Amino acid sequence: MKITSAEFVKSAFDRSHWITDGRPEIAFLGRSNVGKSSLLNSLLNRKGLARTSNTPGRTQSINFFLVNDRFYFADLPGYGYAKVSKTMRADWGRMAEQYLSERQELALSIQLVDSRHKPTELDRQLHEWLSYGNKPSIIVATKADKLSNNQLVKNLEEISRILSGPSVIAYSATSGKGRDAVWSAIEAEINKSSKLG
Ligand SMILES: Nc1nc2c(ncn2[C@@H]2O[C@H](COP(=O)(O)OP(=O)(O)OP(=O)(O)O)[C@@H](O)[C@H]2O)c(=O)[nH]1
Ligand SMILES: [Mg+2]
Repeated sequence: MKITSAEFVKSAFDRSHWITDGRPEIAFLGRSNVGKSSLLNSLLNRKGLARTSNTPGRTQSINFFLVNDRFYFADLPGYGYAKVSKTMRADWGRMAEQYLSERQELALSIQLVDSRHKPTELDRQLHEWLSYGNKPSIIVATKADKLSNNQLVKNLEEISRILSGPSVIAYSATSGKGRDAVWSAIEAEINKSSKLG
């Protein structure tokens, strides 16, 4: 997809701040530090558009970015960061569950897992929510540049076995590996939702 414009629109701390103009939305979900913001920046070819950090667990809002004036990217807060309080963890669950079950505009959920590690318990729980929701989702395995090819192939098999999901797309925000595959998945869903409404 040719990116003609990409801009940060707003941070939503609760439902009343969600965008209501009806454009389709692509959500990025995954644990803290897995590379959600980096994936988003890499897809849009905009280095600092979504803030990346070495201090995980800080973003507690859903950040909306308008792309080509046609659809939104929604960068969701990360989960599973050990040092956040129990209350914050419970808040994440409520927020994500509400978002996934109620967000009509959601055209595609992109679940990120770290290509170097086995999916965690929370990764599995999120994957279950996504499967129950009956809405399109894909799995992207991040930081693929940190593994040898052999190890990457092995890990991708393991990830898709554990999440018993669709195929897993390996991604590297540093090299752009996987970019075309992720864009095709996004475009397919955006086109469908444009036809529907
Ligand atoms: N080598 C490499 N590093 C990556 C890649 N993706 C992300 N990183 C690094 O991983 C760290 C976390 O990336 P973020 O994109 O901020 O992760 P996030 O999921 O948005 O984190 P939170 O917003 O805290 O939930 C940063 O230091 C990134 O530079 C990748 O594909 N390759
Ligand atoms: Mg982030």
